[in-house]
Amino acid sequence: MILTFSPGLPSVPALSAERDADRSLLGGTVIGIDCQAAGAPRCWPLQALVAPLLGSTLRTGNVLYELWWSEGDECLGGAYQGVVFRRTDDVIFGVVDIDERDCMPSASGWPLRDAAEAAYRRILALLDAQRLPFLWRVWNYLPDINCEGNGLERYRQFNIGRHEAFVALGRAATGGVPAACALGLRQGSLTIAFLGGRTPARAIENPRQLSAYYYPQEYGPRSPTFSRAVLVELSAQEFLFISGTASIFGHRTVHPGDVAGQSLEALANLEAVLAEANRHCHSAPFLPEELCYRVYVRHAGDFPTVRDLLAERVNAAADVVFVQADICRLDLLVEIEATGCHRRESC
Ligand code: 3EB
Repeated sequence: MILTFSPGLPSVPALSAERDADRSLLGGTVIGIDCQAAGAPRCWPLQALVAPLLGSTLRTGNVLYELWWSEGDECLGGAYQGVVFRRTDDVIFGVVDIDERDCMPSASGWPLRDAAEAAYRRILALLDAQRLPFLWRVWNYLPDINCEGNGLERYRQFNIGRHEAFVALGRAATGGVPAACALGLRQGSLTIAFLGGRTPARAIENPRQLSAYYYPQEYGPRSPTFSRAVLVELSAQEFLFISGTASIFGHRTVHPGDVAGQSLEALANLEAVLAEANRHCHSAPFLPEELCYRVYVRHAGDFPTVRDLLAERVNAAADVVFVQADICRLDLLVEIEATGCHRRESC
């Protein structure tokens, strides 16, 4: 099969059971402040990110779709304990939304922690049951990410639940973990989308940064469970997923209060991850200008600065979607993630 990724679609092609499009669609994400209506319940996995798109020139309700398709391999769907998914023989994409109010009363005192653990337990159990056990890339969003609840910042609560689920399902929580991002949105519940499959991904770390799963306790009782990037080989393709990348050197935030400094530091980290990935990749080296980017900006007013720096340093033509969102440390102002895809010559 060929897995294709279409970022930045202004609408979803009308899908019907008879259409090829329907059989080949795995799922995706819709982004925009008006996307809740657009993302009304469907029988296929669509993660709705109710967040402002920055600098968007689109009309049509100002929402963007990013969709995953399979060419030459039919998709089948289902739902498992609230996880909506579609799969081919080799790949699975799914979405789970959990309202933390449904996790009350909470044994831990942190309903969000319990919601995160429940979500990840279901995802990992589903992957095992479908015999597509490898989790490649996860997109995590939660409300009030930097707020404190019952004595602990909510992002840190989330990290405990995520970590506990990996351990409970017998998975490694350090090394071999998926690429990811974790952002705060003003609206919506905890929502997690994931992509995984039959073959393991190769995890990539950043020599400029301490691996997140080894962050010291000062960032919370349990470390974040993600790799800086992963490479995924399919029969005829190679994918690169670069996790949310921020202005962190070692384990410390650098350039607090300086959005230009943070953008450049994030780009330096991205370049370092890219170089590391290219040492391990099996196709041609991935180039910065060929990647698709999603950039999260905490303060909408910083958007022009971030946009101009990215255009200057990467390439004005690169595919970039800017979203206003809260980054998981209060002192971080910007986070950049990227995805690349190569056809493999040898196949
Ligand atoms: C960092 O490097 C910034 O918790 O899944 C980036 C990517 C970040 C993923 C996650 C968090 C996550 O620590 C934050």
